[in-house]
Amino acid sequence: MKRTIFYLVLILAFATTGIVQTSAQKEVKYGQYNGLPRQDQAMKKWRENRFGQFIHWGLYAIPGGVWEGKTYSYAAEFLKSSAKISDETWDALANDFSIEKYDPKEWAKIAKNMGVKYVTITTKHHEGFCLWPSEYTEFDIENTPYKKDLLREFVDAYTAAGIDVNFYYSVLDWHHPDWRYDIENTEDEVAFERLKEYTQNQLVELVTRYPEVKGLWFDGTWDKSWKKNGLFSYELEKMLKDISPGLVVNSRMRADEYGARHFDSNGILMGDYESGYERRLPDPNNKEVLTRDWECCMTIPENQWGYHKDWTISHVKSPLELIEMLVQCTSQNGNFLLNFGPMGNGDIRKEEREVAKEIGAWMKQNSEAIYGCGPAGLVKQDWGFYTHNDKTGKVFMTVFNNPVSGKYRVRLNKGQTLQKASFINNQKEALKIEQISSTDYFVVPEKVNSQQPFVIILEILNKESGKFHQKALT
Ligand code: H76
Repeated sequence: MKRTIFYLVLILAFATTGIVQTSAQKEVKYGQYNGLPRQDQAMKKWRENRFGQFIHWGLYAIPGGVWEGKTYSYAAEFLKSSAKISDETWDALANDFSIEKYDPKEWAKIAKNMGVKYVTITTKHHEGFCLWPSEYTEFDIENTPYKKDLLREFVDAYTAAGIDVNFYYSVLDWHHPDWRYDIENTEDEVAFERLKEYTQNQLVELVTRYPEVKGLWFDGTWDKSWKKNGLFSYELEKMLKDISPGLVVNSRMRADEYGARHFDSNGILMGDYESGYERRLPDPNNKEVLTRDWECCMTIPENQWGYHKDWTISHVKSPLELIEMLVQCTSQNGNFLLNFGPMGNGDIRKEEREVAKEIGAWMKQNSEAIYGCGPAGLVKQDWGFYTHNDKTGKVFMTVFNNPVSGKYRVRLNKGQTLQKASFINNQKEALKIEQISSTDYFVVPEKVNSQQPFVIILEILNKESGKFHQKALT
């Protein structure tokens, strides 16, 4: 009986998270503790932003994937490990971090023109070098020729441009003597306790020194040592949110007491949104992702986050491919975080400027289909992706594939009628609509742009309520 009540209480508790649990529950102490999805203002803003810029910048930007004349094709930010460079040699790169071309206002302008609403910058990547003057290490910006707090300048410039700033932080630290992959003996345990203290101190320092920060993006949390410290990550997340109310934290930070990551041992998402979609997207028909917040982080080349001198070593995505990913994410309730790897001198490479410009040009025409939008609750069609703005009730069709028939199929839900279709940039002029059945229609524009993805706005009326399509039917 007691057991039954226990399960009942658990099931009720989980029902409020919006995730239906069918299997038996495990007792999890350090799992999720927020009701998800979060509905406070900060989280709503995070969700409405939809499009963000990731920035990977550190000492690895100086060699840019090339060491002693040899080009390493693996991710440039891993060069220390790929080229087996000694700590001393790597640490000495700090002496060359003069970043004379660093112009955060220009960076922010590029980002703004691209159309991003938030940015996530690596405050410390696996190499351990800190972009801010940290009280807890010498391996930071203060001990470079630049000396100044580049992170402060960055936060100011992006904030002034109206872009929300988030911090990436790697727990894994190749520079810190106390970092351990695993905890196998007492010595490891003692060392890792110090690493935990260092991590906590630095994170408290970051959210305190830069109160503008909106979110934290944890990485390097897959090691056994971290997985054995579920309680610590649980308490740390709470502590940081106490200091910085509204803080949005990715799922990658946490492990529960059984070592389960992202999702606790009962399958409940930890943190505020899922950050497992790295360089990949969910299947376009995946319905599960519609029920939660998530973010996909993406590189422009195949697998380069930090600056790599040679982009010809892998496929480089075109702006059109990237726009398609952004729209797909929005259509499935996810955010899209597109990575940039600034150069060792502080400049932004011309290829990235070009990508930013082209995406920006598209966003200027079509961003209404992105910001504040989410899933439309309509069956996906082959021409592309639907998105939906819950506040206006507008449904957007972003077309990536033109049918040879010139007819764009729309299948509504029962009880809905299609009132009107128009191009986003010419909403006064209605496009021709052919009704096929009680639910199916063709939108038949006379002429379409076949060079760029384009957006058609649909006005869908719910017959019973007499209102426009309001809620995404998930
Ligand atoms: C592996 C790995 C790291 N995670 C990505 C987000 C990059 O930071 C990459 O270096």
